Amino acid sequence: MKLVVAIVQDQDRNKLSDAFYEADIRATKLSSTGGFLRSGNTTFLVGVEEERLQEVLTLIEASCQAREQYIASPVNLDVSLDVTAAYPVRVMVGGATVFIVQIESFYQF
Ligand code: 2BA
Repeated sequence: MKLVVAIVQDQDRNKLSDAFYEADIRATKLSSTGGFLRSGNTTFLVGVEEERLQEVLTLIEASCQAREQYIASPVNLDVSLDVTAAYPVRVMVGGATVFIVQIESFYQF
């Protein structure tokens, strides 16, 4: 059995949730925050038998898309006059960041 940890953008959260539900794949959604953009994203935990792993990955790939985001990066224009301004820096986010972990034991009490 594997644990799939998938970090997705909030915009894709419902689409992926619905896809898991329709495929009868059990998942847990956690609200998370990206360390770089410091904005909200969603982390899915999916415990899955090995034979359904590829199906899970296919659903994630089909449900999540990459998007451009801009962050304001402060820049000092003139050190002596202490003038600062913010200019936008473009980053590509996602589709999904996925980790796959071997599960040693699985219990439901
Ligand atoms: P954030 O940390 O908010 O990162 C958002 C996007 O900013 C990243 O998209 C990447 O394009 C860019 N970025 C992140 N760190 C950077 C850096 N040091 N320098 C330049 N650009 C940087 P993604 O790579 O698609 O990541 C989306 C989200 O997935 C991340 O949000 C974070 O929450 C998670 N993530 C990505 N890689 C991870 C990792 N190795 N471990 C844990 N979480 C990760």
